[in-house]
Amino acid sequence: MKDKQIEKLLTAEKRRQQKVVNLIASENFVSSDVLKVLGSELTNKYAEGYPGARYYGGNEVVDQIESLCQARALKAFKLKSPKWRVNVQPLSGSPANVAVYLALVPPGGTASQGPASAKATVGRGKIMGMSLAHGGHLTHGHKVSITGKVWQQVPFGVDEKTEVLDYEHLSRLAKKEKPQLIVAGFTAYPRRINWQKFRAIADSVGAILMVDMSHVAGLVAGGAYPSPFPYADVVTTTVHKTLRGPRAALIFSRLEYADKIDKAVFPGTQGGPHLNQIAAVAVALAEATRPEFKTYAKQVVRNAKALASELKRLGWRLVSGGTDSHLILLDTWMGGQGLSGKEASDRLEAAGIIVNKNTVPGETRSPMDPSGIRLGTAAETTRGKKEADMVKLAQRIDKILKK
Ligand code: DSN
Repeated sequence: MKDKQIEKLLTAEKRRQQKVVNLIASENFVSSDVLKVLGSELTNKYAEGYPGARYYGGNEVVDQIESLCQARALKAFKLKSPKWRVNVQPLSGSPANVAVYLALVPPGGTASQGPASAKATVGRGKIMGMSLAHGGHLTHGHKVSITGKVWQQVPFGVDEKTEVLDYEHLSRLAKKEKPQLIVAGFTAYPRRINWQKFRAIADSVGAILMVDMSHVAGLVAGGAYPSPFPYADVVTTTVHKTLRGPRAALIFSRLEYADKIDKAVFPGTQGGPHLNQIAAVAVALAEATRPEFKTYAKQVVRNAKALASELKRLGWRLVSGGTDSHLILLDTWMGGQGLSGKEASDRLEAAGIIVNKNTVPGETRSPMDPSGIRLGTAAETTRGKKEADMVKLAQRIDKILKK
C-alpha cells in the first residue's frame, strides 16, 4: 500500500481484532470472500435506480449483481417472489428503518416551533416500538433520532418483574394509542419474541407489523430462532451481526408495500447504491444458506446459554434470568453490590475482552455509565469456540469483575 499511515493503522486494527475476545453482540468476523468483494472495483460504479431502470449507463454487470443479491436474500429466508420483495440498497440499519416509516407512516407528532396553533398534533404518525432503555433501538422512535422527531413513538418496555415482554400489556397499549405501525425488534433483549402475538396485536388495531430482526437474522436464517416472516408485513435487518455479512441492511416486504418502500429508499432517502457492499451481501447470503451455517447458528445459541448459565452459577444477575439467543444482558451493578457497566466494560477491555456497557430495564444510572454490560457470542463462535470455552470465559469474566 502506498499510504503508509493508513496501512499502519489497518495492521494495528487487524492485530487488535486478532488478540481480543470479541463479545460485542452486534459484531462478527466476515469471510475472506466478503472482504475481497468489499474492496473490489465495484466501488467505482454509480447506479442510481434499480436493475433495468437506472439513471447511469454501464450497468450490465451491476444489474446482475443486484438481482442476484435479491434472489439470494429471498432464498436465505425461504421467501417466494412475487409475494415478497427485498430491497438490498439500504446502506445500514438506521436508513432502512427510516425508509420504511417514510413509505408507510404519514409523518406525525407535534410541531415544536412556530405559533401555538402550529404546536397542535399535526398528524397521527404513531410508531409503537420498544424503548431504548428496555432494549429497543434508537430508530424505533426514540426522541433523539429522526424517527422520534418526524413520527411519534408509543414506547413499550418489558415487565418490571420478569424482564420479558408482557403481550397483554402491549395489546392494551396498542388499543389505547392506535399506532399506524408496530415495530417488533430489539438490540438488547435476550429472549425469543413471539412474532405471532405481535401479529395479533397489530391486527387488533389495524397496524402494519414491521419486524427489525437485525440482531437475530443469522439465527433465523440458520433455524436457531423463530422466523418472523409468517407474521410480519415488513422485515428489516442489518447484515453484519449474526448474519455475518458486510455492514449493510435489507428491507423485505409483502408485495403491497414494496413499491412504496423502493421509492422511499431511492430517491426518498438515499442516492446511489454501494454496489461493492451489495455484492458482499450476496456473498454472505450464499454462505448463510450452506449447511455449515445452520451448525454455526445453533452453536451461537448454545454458546450463549453456556456462558449465561456459568455466569449465573457464579452469582451474577442476568436480565430475564438467561437467554434464548446470542445475547446476554449482565446486571453488573446488582443494586450497588457490584460494578457499574462502564467500570465492568473498562476492566474487561484491559484484560482483552471486548463488550459494551448497556442499560438494564428500569435503569437507575446514566446511559454513559449504566448498570450493565451486553455480551454476545456470534463473533467468538465464528472463531470456533464451543460450550467448554464459554464456561472458561465466564470464569475469566467473573475473576476480572470480582477482583
Ligand atoms: N448499534 C447496534 C447494536 O450494537 O446493537 C444497533 O444498531
